[in-house]
Amino acid sequence: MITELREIHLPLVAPFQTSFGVQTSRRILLVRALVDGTEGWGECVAPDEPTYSAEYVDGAWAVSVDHLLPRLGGVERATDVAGALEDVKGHPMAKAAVEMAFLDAELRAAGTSFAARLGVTRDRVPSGVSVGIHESVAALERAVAGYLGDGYVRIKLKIEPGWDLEPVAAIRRLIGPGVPLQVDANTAYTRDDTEHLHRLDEFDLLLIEQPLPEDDLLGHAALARAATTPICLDESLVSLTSVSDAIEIGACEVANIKPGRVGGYLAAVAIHDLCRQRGVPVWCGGMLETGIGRAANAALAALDGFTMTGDISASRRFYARDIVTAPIDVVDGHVAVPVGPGFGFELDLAFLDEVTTARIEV
Ligand code: NPQ
Ligand code: MG
Repeated sequence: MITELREIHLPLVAPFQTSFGVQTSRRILLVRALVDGTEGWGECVAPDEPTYSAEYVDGAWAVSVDHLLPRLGGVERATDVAGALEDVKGHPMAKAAVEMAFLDAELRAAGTSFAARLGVTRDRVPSGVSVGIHESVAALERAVAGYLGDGYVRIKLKIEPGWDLEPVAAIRRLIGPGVPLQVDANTAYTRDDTEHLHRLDEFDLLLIEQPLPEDDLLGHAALARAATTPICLDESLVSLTSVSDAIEIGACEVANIKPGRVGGYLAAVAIHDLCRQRGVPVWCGGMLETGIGRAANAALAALDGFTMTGDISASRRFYARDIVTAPIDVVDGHVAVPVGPGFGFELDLAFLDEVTTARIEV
């Protein structure tokens, strides 16, 4: 078994601003695993900086080289990867990328798609778009109008203190009462903002995502009791236990599932199963993935419990050119569930080499 780590650099089509910063390009870590002669690829969703969660590209690279890949001796199946890496605390995004490469290789060797392995029957999933903080409400309105023109069936607005009631009101007015709308604060508020956040209730939002810090489950439970807009957790959901506890105390009325944040696609499926059993609706989040992660997310989101529209947008929402030969497209408001072996993408190897900034074999 051979593994390779690569770092690539891709410019974003436009700056993407959230409550924790502005992104204009992305460094992305990829993992390649050669398992019994079959190649598989995984994508690490860790951002450049540790501002969404504790993970970041250089940290993921270091822990992969020094602690994860050396633990893979003897691992032959994707289902054994998480156990082999269990002694290493944290670093779920780095671990998820490694497991992903094994899963892709294993499925390709078997000629099976990830969708078939999951047993999903849907052949497409609805596509939502996450819209960053803009320099003015007018600029935001232009961006949202463009995305509606692209066919996206659900809009998510990034909010922060000072950029919330006014842009949300303007966009609700622009799109009318029929278009599903939700907001994401990426932990930008505090418990003292409770009264203020309740003023979002009048805009008929599907949910408010992660208003409070990652570790403030009780704060989210208190907000959920007081507000009518459902509370959805993202950053707080780091494991099956954290999801189970958050649901139990009433902090998580809706769950955003991101495989990278919970240590991999297999853990994500287990969390989906738990939420389904508890009657909590889930949707698939996004981390500005390339066509690798986007393809995998489209299959995951076809599971029955994913009853809400995810942040699985077209490749061109973020990248002018993707590293896969068939970029993810939005057709009639939906993204197709890949049918090819593994995660179903094919890499554009020449372009991949062009954008590769570092490479190591371990
Ligand atoms: C979220 N994603 O749901 C994240 C946040 C996010 C699509 O809104 C580089 C890599 C920059 C990952 C910025 C969306 C990022 C990133 C924001 C993730 O909270
Ligand atoms: Mg979020």
